[in-house]
Amino acid sequence: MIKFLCVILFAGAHYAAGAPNSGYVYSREADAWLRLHMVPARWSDAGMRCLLEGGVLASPTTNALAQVMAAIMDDHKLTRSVFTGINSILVRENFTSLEGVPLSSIPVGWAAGQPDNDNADEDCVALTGAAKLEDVSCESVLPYFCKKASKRINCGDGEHGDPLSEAGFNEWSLNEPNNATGYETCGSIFASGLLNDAQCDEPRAFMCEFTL
Ligand SMILES: [Ca+2]
Ligand SMILES: [Ca+2]
Repeated sequence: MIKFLCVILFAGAHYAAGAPNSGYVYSREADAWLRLHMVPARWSDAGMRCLLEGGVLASPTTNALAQVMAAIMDDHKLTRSVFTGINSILVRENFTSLEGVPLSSIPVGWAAGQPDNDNADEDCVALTGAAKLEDVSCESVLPYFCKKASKRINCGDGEHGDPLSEAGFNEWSLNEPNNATGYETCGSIFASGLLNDAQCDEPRAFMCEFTL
């Protein structure tokens, strides 16, 4: 049985283009996929949107993440701060990221004068363009990043695990599958529309299928 696993590893010195139309870009340094949502939202809505995308409201939990987030903000000429997942909603002044990383382990400092808990209503944390933190109201409306932690986007098994012979299309290109490298255990398709077995760790464009 041959299963098709959509795996993509985009290389890039800084961050690279991601899945077409997904809005996500892959950062090798941060080993994460990031999507900047320029349309601002309240913190809870931002978090929900990221969840719906299969990600999490991003926090600068590493230096690499902080730098990449700031670089993307700069690329988009974003002068406003962005929401992070860091919050103290459950325990006042006990800030943690949505992944549970405590503020003490997050290598990003507060902006000058922060946190000030203005109006005693600042349980959420935003990242400034200078890669500093500021506490803000969760009811603020800010841009934000969603993050997918893995560089592998798994589109699932082609035709949901069915054997290729039952998947509706099993036309191999000439002399394929040939397992040319001895490691060709993933499926790909040539521009001819015919199938090929390919190495899973070779960077390639890919398509995902969604059932609506
Ligand atoms: Ca503040
Ligand atoms: Ca092949």
